[in-house]
Amino acid sequence: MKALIFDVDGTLADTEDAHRKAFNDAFAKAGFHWSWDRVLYKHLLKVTGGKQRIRFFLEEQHPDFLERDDIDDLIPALHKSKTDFFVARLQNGQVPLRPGIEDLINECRANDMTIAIATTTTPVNVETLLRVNLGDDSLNWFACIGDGGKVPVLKPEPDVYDWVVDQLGLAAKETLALEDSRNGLVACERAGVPCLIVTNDYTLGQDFTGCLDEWESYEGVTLAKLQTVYAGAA
Ligand code: XBP
Ligand code: MG
Repeated sequence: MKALIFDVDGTLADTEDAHRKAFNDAFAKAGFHWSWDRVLYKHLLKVTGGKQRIRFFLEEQHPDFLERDDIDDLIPALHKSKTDFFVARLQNGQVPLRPGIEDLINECRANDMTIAIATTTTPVNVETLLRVNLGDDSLNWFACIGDGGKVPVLKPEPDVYDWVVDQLGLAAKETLALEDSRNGLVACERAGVPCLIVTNDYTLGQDFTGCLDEWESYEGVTLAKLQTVYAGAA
């Protein structure tokens, strides 16, 4: 194991409820009476990417709306507004890292383990989450940050993992990914990246067949423990 690759949403931090509220804020600001509750959002998480998720919601619940002439401008505009609301929540300190993650990152750095990021979210979301919780310099701790702005297609397609592995100059099987979702696991499988799952409320119960191991939290997780899991899979 030569590098550890972190997913962001659900893995570094439990961000999804803040994303959900930001979507609702954007809908309300634009005058749309749509409100995504936790049950609906769990279903909508089937589709990665905020713009794609809005379109998926409209296809399922308001198909007539997609006939509007301005739909291809409206969805990106709603998503831009959602990103602004989400970043404001991050800046207000409303989204801490998951317990144990900061210790794990610090231990990786102390042991010269290469760390990287592979996410489908918007670049400013990752940057703000890291800056607010770990300080401005933390962006430099990661050998590369693969995000939704770097690749045309999102998870469960492998592109973001292919991009990160290529940037690292390693073989996919020399890395280990930490993910929280089925979409993340499938992206890893397609890229040949071994994957360990740490679930959260939104992803608990998804099908994680094929992952190296499945845990509920990072409590007590050390680099040595990750290396043991990785070695067991080799
Ligand atoms: C996360 C996502 C993202 C966020 C929203 O998936 O699907 O779309 O929910 O972010 P993963 P944006 O953890 O598998 O990377 O609205 O910026 O797309
Ligand atoms: Mg995730």
